[in-house]
Amino acid sequence: MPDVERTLSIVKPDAVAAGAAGDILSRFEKAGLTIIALKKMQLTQAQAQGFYAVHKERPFFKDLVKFMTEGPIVVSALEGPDAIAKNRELMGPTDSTAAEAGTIRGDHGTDIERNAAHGSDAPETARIEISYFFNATEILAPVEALPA
Ligand code: FUP
Repeated sequence: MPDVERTLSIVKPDAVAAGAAGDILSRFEKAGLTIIALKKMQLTQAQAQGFYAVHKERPFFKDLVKFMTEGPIVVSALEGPDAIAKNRELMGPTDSTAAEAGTIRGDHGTDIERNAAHGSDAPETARIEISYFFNATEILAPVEALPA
């Protein structure tokens, strides 16, 4: 039995501006992932810097922060069997030019920076990333998961 996991998804500003947020969320649901939290927001510079803090020494950091703040994003927490790997499989590789048609980045991304979507890469980062955007009362877990 695969582990039931949670992961953080971001529909990035390029894909939201192109009207692709609905298509991308629908791919998650069709793949068996449940949207347990959802919001549309525009990141401030400080919020984008904080989210990508692990990359702060990288040469692309400044441009990445500029891109992530240029317009609204749609952020969700997804739950389901193997949610982390499933989301990354649906997205395709980081570099959109290497992503196959039929993947989110292949269909909606442009290059390595403007790549339409983010997905957590491991259970610990998923936990940190979900709590970066959602507090406990904003996460609707299935009723059967609640204590009696
Ligand atoms: P991913 O796990 O696919 O989101 O990719 P990374 O954590 O390696 O990179 C995070 C983000 O940095 C990517 F989504 C896009 C951006 N990036 C660049 O803009 N240029 C690069 O050379 C590498 C990453």
